[in-house]
Amino acid sequence: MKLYSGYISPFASRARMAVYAKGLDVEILRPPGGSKSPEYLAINPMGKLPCLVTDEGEAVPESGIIVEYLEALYPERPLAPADPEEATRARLVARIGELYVLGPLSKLFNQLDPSSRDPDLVAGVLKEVDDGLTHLSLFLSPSGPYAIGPHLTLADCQLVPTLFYVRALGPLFGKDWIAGHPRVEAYLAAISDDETVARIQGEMMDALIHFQKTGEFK
Ligand SMILES: N[C@@H](CCC(=O)N[C@@H](CS)C(=O)NCC(=O)O)C(=O)O
Repeated sequence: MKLYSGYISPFASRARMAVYAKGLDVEILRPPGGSKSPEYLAINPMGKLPCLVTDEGEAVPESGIIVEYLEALYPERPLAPADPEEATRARLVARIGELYVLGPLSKLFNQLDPSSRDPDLVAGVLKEVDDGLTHLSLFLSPSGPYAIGPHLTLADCQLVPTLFYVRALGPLFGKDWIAGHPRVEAYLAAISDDETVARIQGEMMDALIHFQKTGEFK
């Protein structure tokens, strides 16, 4: 199997995290010629990352769908809890992270330059992210260390890349979102020793620094 990915992308990082957590033998590639090249569009007509391609040549786009697909195919190291209540909570936490934290946060990627910022848009987004983190806090496991409890799940695969950007972008907009959400702060501290978490955070940080220095995507 192949995974077309980008190390700086929170969506691609979600899919890679599932691959690493499951210990799968998946070839990780950049899209040939970029995500809008004819060659890549022939693989994924949506022109977005990530996209998994099976050994049979079937393309599976969308990070959440890729995680679920890998889970269905390789249940040996599960990312969905067996207990239906916990499995639902894992998917709910992933959904909150995707829709209500990463969704608004993504609107800040083209507001990084203070000289061309839209202050009304930014003010609205800052509040939306804050609200998303409040809602997320309601569902994070109080005992941890992972989002749902003692094991890493598909919820962590969504949250780790999302919270990487919550932490990285906040200061650029005068916000310390994490400090304002103690449950989220405790979660990040509790999972920091996990090998898969550290690998994803390290790859994303390397890619971000590389982008800041060169303007190129890794
Ligand atoms: N909902 C999609 C979002 C994927 C997405 O927007 N990926 C970005 C990379 S960070 C991308 O490919 N952007 C290129 C574009 O939208 O043209 C997912 O979860 O996979």
